[in-house]
Amino acid sequence: MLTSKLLTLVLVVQPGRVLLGMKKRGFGAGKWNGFGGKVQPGETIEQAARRELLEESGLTVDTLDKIGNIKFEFVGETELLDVHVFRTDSFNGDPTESDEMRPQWFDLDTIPFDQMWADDRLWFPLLLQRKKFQGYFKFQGHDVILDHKLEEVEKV
Ligand code: 6U4
Repeated sequence: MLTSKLLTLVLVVQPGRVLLGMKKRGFGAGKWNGFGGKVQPGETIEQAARRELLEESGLTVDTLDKIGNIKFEFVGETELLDVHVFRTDSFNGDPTESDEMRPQWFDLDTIPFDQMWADDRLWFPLLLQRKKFQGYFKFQGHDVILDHKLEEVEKV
């Protein structure tokens, strides 16, 4: 039986650029990624998204838009990752390095997909066009996608 673990992922987008963080430790270390982590007991998914964004980047936001939901299966693991993806276009504060992440702005034409999770290059175009999406990716290890589904949806 597959169980699933709730996670958040926040992408901060500004005209022409996106904020990513270099993950310094833990799951996905060495990759540029959005900001996020596990939903804790007693928190809503959105509260977790805001908490993780603040902990990892130093930023707070007024609004977070639900933009995607992606389920990840890793061959050999019994737990699916159920990742809730948010986009925000305005924030308060200055991006600040934390123990876990080193934030950096990237122009939209130089997003470092080669140093990101392999699924990102497939769904980032939808996120950047504000299209809502739902996806499933089956990974072998952390680099190879064996199978995937990705579709635009009306509502996440
Ligand atoms: P802690 O609790 O800090 O030890 P850690 O193992 O570092 O946890 P965590 O909580 O930072 O992991 O969560 C992993 C983050 O990576 C979440 O924001 C979701 C995101 N993530 C996981 N798989 C991903 C994938 N294939 N593509 C992607 N983001 C992914 O873009």
